Amino acid sequence: GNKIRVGLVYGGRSGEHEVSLQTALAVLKAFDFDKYELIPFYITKTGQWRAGALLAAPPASVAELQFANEGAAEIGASETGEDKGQGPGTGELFPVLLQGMSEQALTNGVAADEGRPIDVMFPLLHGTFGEDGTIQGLFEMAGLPYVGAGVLASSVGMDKVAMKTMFAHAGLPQVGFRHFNRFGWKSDREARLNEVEELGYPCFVKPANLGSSVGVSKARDREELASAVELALRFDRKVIVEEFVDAREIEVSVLGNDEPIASVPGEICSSNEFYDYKAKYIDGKSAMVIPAEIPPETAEQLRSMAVRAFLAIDGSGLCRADFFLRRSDGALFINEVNTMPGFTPFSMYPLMWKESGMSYRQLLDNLIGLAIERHEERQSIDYTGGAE
Ligand code: G1L
Repeated sequence: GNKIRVGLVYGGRSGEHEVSLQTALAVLKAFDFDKYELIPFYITKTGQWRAGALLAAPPASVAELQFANEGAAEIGASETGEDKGQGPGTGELFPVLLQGMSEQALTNGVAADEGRPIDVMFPLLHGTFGEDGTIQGLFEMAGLPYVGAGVLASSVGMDKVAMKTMFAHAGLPQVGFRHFNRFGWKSDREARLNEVEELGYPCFVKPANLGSSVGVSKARDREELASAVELALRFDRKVIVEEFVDAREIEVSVLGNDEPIASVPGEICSSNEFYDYKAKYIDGKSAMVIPAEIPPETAEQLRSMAVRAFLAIDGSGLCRADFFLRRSDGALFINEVNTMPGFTPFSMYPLMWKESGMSYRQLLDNLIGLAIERHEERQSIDYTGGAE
């Protein structure tokens, strides 16, 4: 038929494996199957890719999405079927992505119709190699359109230091911060501690490269600071320390490519000092207040800053921009942007769009449209350097 063929990629080796599975199911349930047909790609916890059969209707459960008991095509599986956990067998991954299915899938009877190219990839996972932008790079190499941020914005979105550098260049206000790597710490701990202490106490210590709050801690004195740094260095070779501000946490959803639009702001009200990884997704210890109860001028300022932050990281498709609103004087600071925000229908990003008048289904339509638009625009670029 003339349906748009979407390759949905989910699972992965990161700590967000389960979140990704739940999100994939929610996305599949929301898709308009009169308009789209789906090819599911499940990445196991050990990095093995499994291509499922073409879907013309949403699956009933997460288990179905893992192809647990079926002969799903293990892309690039070795002769012995042994999984060495070395990541996808890229030799076969490329043909599968380019043709919509593998010969193996055909012989296994997994695929439902003739192979034809996937129109757009929809990645629902963090980079599976620890750094982000990797899966986006794979799609670039395969020449496939994909939903969301590109290679640069994805990796910048995962590195707090790179992100803050770009925000600073764009003139966006931020809280004070210091950063160093493992080498800088090992070679002169006292110097690093002195630099960081200029921020005052308490302060927050974080690994530079993690999306969640794993390895994040609050330090109240020099001793706590040193152990917080040691902890953060277990999760990354780069550490960032941020000044503490007593602030409300406000977020804004951004959608678009060259002319991005911003949603109404929402507020995260947490009972804890900061909500940990579990609370963020499962415990529901934090409440979402949408729209945030803030003056209209503040809302307008936040929306404009959110768009500037998106453009500052060279965003495309979407991002969620997170801000601090200082309680003492109402000053605004950008905290971070997330190019892979929580994405179930009950997550902040889609909910802020819903409150702005855009349904989850419309949001999926728009993201896919933006992916195709971006790809078409990039195809008109001369990469030969004028040689042809
Ligand atoms: F493809 C999008 F739309 F850009 C996209 C990609 C990834 C939206 C949201 C996410 N989110 C995630 O991958 C997750 C880390 C929250 C797991 Cl579902």
